[in-house]
Amino acid sequence: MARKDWLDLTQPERTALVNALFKLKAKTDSSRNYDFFVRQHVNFFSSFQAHRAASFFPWHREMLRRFEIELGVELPYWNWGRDRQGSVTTSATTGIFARDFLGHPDFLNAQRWRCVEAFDLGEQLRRGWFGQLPTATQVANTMAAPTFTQFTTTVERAPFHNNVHGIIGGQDGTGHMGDGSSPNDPVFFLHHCFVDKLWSDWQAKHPSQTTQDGQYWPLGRGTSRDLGIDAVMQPWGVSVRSTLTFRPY
Ligand SMILES: [Cu+2]
Repeated sequence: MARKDWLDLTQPERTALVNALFKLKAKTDSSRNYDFFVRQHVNFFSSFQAHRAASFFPWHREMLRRFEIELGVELPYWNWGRDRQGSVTTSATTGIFARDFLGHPDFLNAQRWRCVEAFDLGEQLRRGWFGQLPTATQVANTMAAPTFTQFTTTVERAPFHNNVHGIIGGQDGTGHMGDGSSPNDPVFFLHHCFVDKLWSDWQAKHPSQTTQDGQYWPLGRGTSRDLGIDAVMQPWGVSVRSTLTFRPY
């Protein structure tokens, strides 16, 4: 089992993913359905665990792992250095927002796909496209970053993670991906899956780094800002350390 680039999915695998998303969305068990994950992201958005901290990667890695279990199919990733189809029009036939994939019209049907926790943005999923996706060259350069600090600055902030959220958030900032409730848009999970793969690849490339600026920083008890390696991440209830070796790529 290895997570794949969504471009390499077979047609049945694509269909299976879309169907699994709608099934998880329709599930009524509020502790295990799609909206559960949106709510956790909103609840922990501003904490020092999920964003703007070293535990950004571990926190989201565990989120993806739990989500994938509930989804019942393997998550693919969106390599935005490769799939650069810049279109969110409802007639798109290629790119990640193709009609037979994440551009399926029912994702824009608020009856079938009602967004939650997105007060100003409303219940109908909104997307835009503003700006330029990171390039494959930028990805390759980042993989060569010698320290975790350099790596994480590029990947969590600009031009990778934050920028892609903003691009799909749209020029006027009214796309759900630009908000703390970004998991309302299923592209969130494919985007984060790629961010996680980058971390995984970087970990594999720097196996000998055992100093404090290694695979996870800080390795010790942590600081007022960053969780230590043995700290337990909420709401998942698992340690940072437990996530470091889960790398299904
Ligand atoms: Cu996030």
